[in-house]
Amino acid sequence: MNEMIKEAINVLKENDRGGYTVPTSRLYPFQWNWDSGFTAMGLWHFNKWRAWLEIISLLDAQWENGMIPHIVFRQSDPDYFPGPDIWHSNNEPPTSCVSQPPVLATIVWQMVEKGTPYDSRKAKEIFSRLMASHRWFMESRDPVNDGVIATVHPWETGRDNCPDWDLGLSNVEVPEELETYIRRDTTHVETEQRPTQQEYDKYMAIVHFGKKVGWDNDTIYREGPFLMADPGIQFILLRATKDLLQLAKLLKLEAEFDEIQQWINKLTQGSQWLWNDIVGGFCARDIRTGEFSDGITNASMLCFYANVGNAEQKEKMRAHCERILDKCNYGFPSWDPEHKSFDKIRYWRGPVWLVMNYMIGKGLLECGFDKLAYRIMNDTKMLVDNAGMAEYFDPMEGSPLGGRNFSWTAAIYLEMCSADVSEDTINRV
Ligand code: 9WN
Repeated sequence: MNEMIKEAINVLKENDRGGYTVPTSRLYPFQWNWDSGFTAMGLWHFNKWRAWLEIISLLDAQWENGMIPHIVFRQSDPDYFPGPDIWHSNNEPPTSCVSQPPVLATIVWQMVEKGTPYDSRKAKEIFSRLMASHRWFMESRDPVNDGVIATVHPWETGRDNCPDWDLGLSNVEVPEELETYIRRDTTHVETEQRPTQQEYDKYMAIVHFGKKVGWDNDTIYREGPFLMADPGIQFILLRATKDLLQLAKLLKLEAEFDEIQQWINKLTQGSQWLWNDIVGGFCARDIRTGEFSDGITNASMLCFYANVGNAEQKEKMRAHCERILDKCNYGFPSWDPEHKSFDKIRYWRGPVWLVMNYMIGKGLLECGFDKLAYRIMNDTKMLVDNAGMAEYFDPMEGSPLGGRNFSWTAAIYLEMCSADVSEDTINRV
């Protein structure tokens, strides 16, 4: 067995906290939403039971209104800020109060499609929870019902400091009454690889507002300091909704078909609102002002994953993909390297993230752009083979950035090498 596969399995085992997995120790000591989704996908290759447990423990923290929170705090930990006492979720277990890109239904569908009756049984047990989380997105993040999903905090997008959010953050005022706080992230990772202090102040200002209005989604949508549409959330949700329908069909849950199909139609229609004619691509957009972000990101490239866009739009996106790959040594960067805001080491302003690469590659392949898909997949594998299981990577040097021994990086590596990972591998590591 390839040494890196052993290493990836070790990373997942070491980050196991008994029923859930942390993204990495110290820097992120809790359970994160989309991290756990991808982690389950990796675990599934060598321990199915543990993979399902990862999903079930995440769903254990689902709110009554259907939202799956972005962080679940099962114990307090001074290594991370902001923790449970800052969010004030007022529920058990304590959680953050925004969500994250909804990858879960896609991952569950994949486990069922490749799996056995055991996987179908598990999926049936949690199906209503997946429905509730999709319904929450459709209702609470699109109360005007136009198919455009809003995001109320950059943390919800999972692409925290991407230049996409500079636009929405420029309107966020930091209130004087904001309590002083001490960041913990920069004690674990170099400051230049993390968001700036100014950005953190604005992240905290949005949390402050949410807390003030008791996390009431209607008020947050109407009056909150930040309201943008994210191609990442929009396309991931659309893809996941299509997979949810496949799952409902396989499990013969006829009663759900219509509602899911309506969501698909709505989201497909709403996705067109993200087409920026000037850039010739799908971009983030401020919902209140209609103003577009002007850069192509790794989230823009998820249009293939959602199978969105007419032939002309797809061709333009394909051309962007090729152009951007030609500008880097390792694709796919989180921000266009030809744009003035590109920063090859600062978090979501340039570096390569494996979970995004995985979804982009999958989408390109499904849309028939095999050459580009293989190019991205090869880069992805090479990054890990040369630099290990880092949180993110420099697209020019290929060097490791952020946290190390990272769960979702290990999980994506296992998924990509899945033909070489057998069910009893865990016993041999
Ligand atoms: C805030 C855990 C998470 C990822 C996000 C990534 C980063 C957190 C942070 O880490 O965000 O949620 O404190 O920086 O941006 O995508 O889920 O790996």
